[in-house]
Amino acid sequence: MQIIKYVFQPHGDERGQLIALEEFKDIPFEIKRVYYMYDTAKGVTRGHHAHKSLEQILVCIHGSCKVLLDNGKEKKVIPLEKPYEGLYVASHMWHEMSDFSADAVLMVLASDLYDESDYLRNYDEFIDFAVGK
Ligand code: T46
Repeated sequence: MQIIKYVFQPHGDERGQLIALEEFKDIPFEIKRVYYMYDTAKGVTRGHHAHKSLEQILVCIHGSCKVLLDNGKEKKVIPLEKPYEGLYVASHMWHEMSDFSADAVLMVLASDLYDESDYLRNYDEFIDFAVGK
């Protein structure tokens, strides 16, 4: 399985760091939505789904977490712990986020608006949709 992790260019100076993310430049799709999660309770795993068409980039802008990617044939766990790294999550990719540090803020840049009908929340349905077709 190919893992695509972007390393964003920080614009640092004596004041600190700044990261700018532009669609089609730093991010390979039009950014239609940004959301983020924080105050994640200890031991919680989120996600447990794939998307039919949504593409996303996950950036742990504070703290750390882990992301399991599963394409139906292979699984990989990727740590996210740098605010300048973005993990690409393609459509048809089952994903689970875990091991959130207490201070973790996980920001997600998404290629489309929220649409519950784009979710594959059942693993067997995901396999049929993404692998079986
Ligand atoms: C994903 C992973 C990485 C909205 O109303 N609008 C939104 O844009 C989102 C993302 C969620 N919601 C509502 C729907 C639920 O009532 O927020 C609640 C929590 O969403 P969910 O249980 O889907 O959260 P996660 O962490 O399991 O998954 C989220 C995204 O939903 C999903 O697309 O890929 O983060």
